[in-house]
Amino acid sequence: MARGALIIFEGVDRSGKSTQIKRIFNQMLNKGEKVYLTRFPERTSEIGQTINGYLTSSNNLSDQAIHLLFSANRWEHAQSILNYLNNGTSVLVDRYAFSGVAFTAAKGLDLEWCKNPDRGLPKPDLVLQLDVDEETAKSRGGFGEERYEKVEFQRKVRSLYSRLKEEHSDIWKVIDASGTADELTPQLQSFVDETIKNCQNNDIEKL
Ligand code: T5A
Ligand code: NA
Repeated sequence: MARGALIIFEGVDRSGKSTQIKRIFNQMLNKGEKVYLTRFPERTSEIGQTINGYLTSSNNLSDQAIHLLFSANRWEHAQSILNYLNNGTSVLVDRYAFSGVAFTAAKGLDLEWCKNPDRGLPKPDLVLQLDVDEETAKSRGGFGEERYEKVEFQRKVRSLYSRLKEEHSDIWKVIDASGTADELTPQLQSFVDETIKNCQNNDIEKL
């Protein structure tokens, strides 16, 4: 059976990831394609609830501890993602290990240390980085409500994404996401469709 593709949406806060990924998911469902949508942090598990408390500043954890919890939250769902892929269902994910690395390294922690806990997770077939500058992001609804939503911090995150892109140039696409949501969707959909078609010849690798 043809396997599904693992496709990640990444970007600074308020770059429009959730808006776009839901549109793509719904379009694919409407066409009768096998697709599953998830996100990280996945806030419903015990670990996810602790992460949610941290992001909304109701609890405090050391930078290292919260980093490991974000990674653990991915590991607790890794097998189910693999099962979907092997059953021919493509998996769309709103943030993944790249957010984990970029957001913790932006605090000044060692980049290689940040990558270690996610090593071995299923490697994506495609990373779509929705790129907007910090000022554009700030002007969008809801910015500033959670812990990391400060312009200076987001600038660092954006430059770390550039470094990660260099390392993953085989799977990484940067998309200018400063336009309207309607302009963006067809562009993203065509990358998704192309990846689903082409991933068949490749095994699922590990990060
Ligand atoms: N994090 C995450 C870590 O530190 N480590 C990790 O390992 C992981 C996985 C929460 C935080 O956790 C950090 C990163 C984050 O700081 P989250 O739950 O993904 O991560 O964050 P959310 O707050 O839900 O979402 P974002 O802030 O990332 O926003 P999105 O999804 O990029 O943007 P979206 O689609 O919700 O849109 C934001 C606003 O902009 C409008 C929307 O209507 C909305 O009001 N909008 C547009 N406006 C104009 N033009 C467009 N094209 C627009 N598209 C959307
Ligand atoms: Na979001």
